[in-house]
Parts: sequence; C-alpha cells; structure tokens
Amino acid sequence: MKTSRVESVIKNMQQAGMSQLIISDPDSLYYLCGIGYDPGERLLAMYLDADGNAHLFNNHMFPQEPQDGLNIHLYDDVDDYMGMIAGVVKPGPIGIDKFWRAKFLLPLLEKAPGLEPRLGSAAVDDARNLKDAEEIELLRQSSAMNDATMAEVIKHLGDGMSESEMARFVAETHVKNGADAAVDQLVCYGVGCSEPHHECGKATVKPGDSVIFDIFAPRKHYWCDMTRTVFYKNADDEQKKVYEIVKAANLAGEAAIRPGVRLCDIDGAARKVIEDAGYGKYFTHRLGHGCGLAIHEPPDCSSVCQQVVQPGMCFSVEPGVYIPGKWGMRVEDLIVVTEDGCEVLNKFTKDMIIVD
Ligand SMILES: [Mn+2]
Repeated sequence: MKTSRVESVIKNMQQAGMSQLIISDPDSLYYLCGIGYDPGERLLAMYLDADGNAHLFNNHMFPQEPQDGLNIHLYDDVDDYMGMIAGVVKPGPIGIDKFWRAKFLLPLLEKAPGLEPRLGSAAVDDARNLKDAEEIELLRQSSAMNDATMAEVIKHLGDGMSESEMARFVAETHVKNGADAAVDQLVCYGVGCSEPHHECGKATVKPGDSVIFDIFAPRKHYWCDMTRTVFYKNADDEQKKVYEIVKAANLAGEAAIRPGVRLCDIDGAARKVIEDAGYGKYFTHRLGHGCGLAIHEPPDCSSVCQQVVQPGMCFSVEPGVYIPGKWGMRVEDLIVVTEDGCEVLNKFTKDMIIVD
C-alpha cells in the first residue's frame, strides 16, 4: 500500500463525512496499492474505512502479492463473493466508486440491506488530482517520450502514409520509445483538422494542408498528451496568422497558471486571445483536462470550472481554432502546477513548422 496516498484518501473521506468506501477504478487501485491490471468482467474492489482498514476482493486467477495493511480476500468464480463483501461493510452510508458496475452494487445492496450508497469517487479523485513527487517525475518522463516521438514522426510527413497509417506509425514509435502499449492516435490532414475529434482515415497529405498530431500514450502507467500542428509544403496567410493566435493562446493559458487561480480564469486567459482576434466562435471546446493515470481525469479546465489551482495538479492546455470545411489547428502541452507557476512538461517547439 502507498501509505501517504491512502492517508490522503482517508483525510478526504473524513472531510466528506464518509466512513467507508468501495474503490474499483483500476487506475485508483494502481494508485493506492500498485495493482496494475483491469479484471475485465470480474470483481476487483477495495473496501476502505475511515479508520484505515483495507480489504481487497480479487479473483484468485490474478496474481496478488501480500501487502502490509491490506486484507486480501481471494474468490473463485463459483464463490459467493458479494456475500464476502457484505460481511465486511457496515450498515449506513457508503461511498461507491463511479465506475463500479450495477451488476456488483445491486446484489451487494440486496445482501447488505442497511447500506446507503453515495457517489464516493471524489475522495480518491481529489487525492489523485494532486500528484506527488514520484508521479510528477513519471509524468515528466512520459512527456519526454512524447517529445521524442513527435520529433521522429513529423519527419515522415510526406512519405505517403494516410492518416490511419501515420497514426499507427506514431503508436509504434511510442512503443519503441518506451510506452506501455500501442494506443490509437489522432492524426488529421487538411479538412480533417477542422473536426476536433476527427476519425483518422485514408486521406493522404496535400501541399497547403494543416496537419494535427495529437499524440499520447501511457508510460509506466502515466499518460502524456501533446498536440502540434504543422503545415505541409506551404501555409497561406490566414493559416500563418491563426497559427500565431493559437500559439499565443496556449502561451497565455500557461502564463496564467499559478496556485490560487481558478481553472475558469485560465481557460479565459487563453480564450481571450482567440476571441480578441475574432476567432472565438471557432474555439469550440474547453481549454484542457487533467492527465495522470488516466489520459482524461479531473480537473476540468473549462469556462465553468470554479475550482482553484493547487501545486501538483497536472492538466493540458490545448486551445484550438477549427474552420468548418477548411482546416484546424491546436497546440497542446501538459503542465504541472508548481508553487509559483507551472512546469511545462512538453519541450517540443511551438514555433511554426512547414514540412518540405
Ligand atoms: Mn488532450
């Protein structure tokens, strides 16, 4: 068990008046006790109470090292494993992980009728939101891998690869550079860039295309996420102008980050640059999202999030402009909030690149 992390979760539980909690999100279990797999359809859950008693319920098929402070309950497929959990929980309110399946929760409520389930994820999510030194170092290494991958793949623009083929090449390059797994990537050429969540297809790159590389992968469980927009052979005046606007918005967002500032004001600082330039209606999504053991996790860096930034938060800063039917651009870094500002994890240049 990662003692300091468990203590943070318990502190959050106490503040919320929650005496017991079921945690099932595989990333949260990895965070707390280093169990690094997803059990698929099978039950894998931790019970934690505010006194620090921890029980893990796990199918015996999955390897499980004993851990200090963790009572491990192994079950077979034919065992009454919900009965095992019912024997541990106490009547009254209980926090339930947002990802725990109804097929587990509903039978537990039948077996332990005195339980009063509440959404309980915040106790763990709020702890995960503030990365510790070990996590920040892993996030740095993951983003360094992403920088190296970006440098390699951009050189191959114009080799004849379609969007899908280039996306696969990015994933393979990530694995070569140390990623845990090959992950579907987002590569867009030309008009495909005008859709923020474009599906990679058979298009090949043409002179004058904007090209978006939105690339990401987990390394030692910690994700990176970076976007660069480059141009193939040439860029017209409007593309050049808008690229500088998007880049300036990214820099303004990053410059606004420091402890005590609200996330909505960081979104606002970046958005203002694009709005003042007359392209506000084409910036159609929030500025960023948290990143860590999951690629998208709290916090939400959007115009409606009043949450205040704290040291240790990691999130993306990714303004974009998308002109329907024409092209689009996005510049994205991951940052970690420091005591007096932020550390930008991505070092790959944001200067305009025209690939010959
Ligand atoms: Mn992102």
